[in-house]
Amino acid sequence: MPTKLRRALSAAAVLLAGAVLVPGAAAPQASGTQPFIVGGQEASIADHPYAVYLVDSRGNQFCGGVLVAADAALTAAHCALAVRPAELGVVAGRQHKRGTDGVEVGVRRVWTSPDYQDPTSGHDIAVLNLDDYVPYRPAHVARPEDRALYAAGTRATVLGWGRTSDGGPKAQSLRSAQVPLTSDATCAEAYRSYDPRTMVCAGFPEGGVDACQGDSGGPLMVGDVLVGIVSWGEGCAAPGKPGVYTRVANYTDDVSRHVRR
Ligand code: 4AZ
Repeated sequence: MPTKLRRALSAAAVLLAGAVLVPGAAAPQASGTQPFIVGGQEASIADHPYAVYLVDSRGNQFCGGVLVAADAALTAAHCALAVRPAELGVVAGRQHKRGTDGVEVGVRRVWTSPDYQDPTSGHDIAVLNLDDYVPYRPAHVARPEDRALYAAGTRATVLGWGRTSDGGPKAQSLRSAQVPLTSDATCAEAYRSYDPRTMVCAGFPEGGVDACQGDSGGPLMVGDVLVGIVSWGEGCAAPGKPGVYTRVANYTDDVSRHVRR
């Protein structure tokens, strides 16, 4: 075949392939035996543009976070206090940790709940005011009147770049998993320090699906509404040990007071 024709044909093949891989179509997914977040699947940052992660001064991802405004993110207090504010970076709009999509911005101010001591005592929430505006859709923050969103059995989605098994390797790209919110009674049975005013639990009785180390600070969503922030738990995905999340609706006023200032 003459070189010119071969080039033309292969160019046509590329165009055809491009037409078949319609932009915005879901990427093919791995066949499902592998655990992700734990027991989840790869997720698209385009579907969850509010999902961000925190990096230290060396660029290492160590927690998650969630945009609630163009220039503010929520995370766990225990994440916000893990490194000095000047060394804290927020990565938004990035699917893969090794990618160059999205942006990394600095943090100009950190607010942590004044009641926070350690995750198991509750109030594990922080507002990060960012150095710059980022062009990604923020999440809606649950309000006290959104009580129905916290009904036991509600399907919620947890997102993060954390470990894919207890003590195992961290994910390289964004993962999501669906977990049902538990009743207060179920969580109180699992954990003596459970506080229903400041925390909410999610997970299946048999375990298998959960947030894990490195997911802390990341979002627990019911639809477009942020209901929880990954906080703590005994291990990851163990039966009878649901994940514990900060109950965001308890902090709506704190959040709005610290988001735009
Ligand atoms: C952590 O250490 C962590 N299974 C996050 C979530 C859970 C446990 C630990 C819940 O960041």
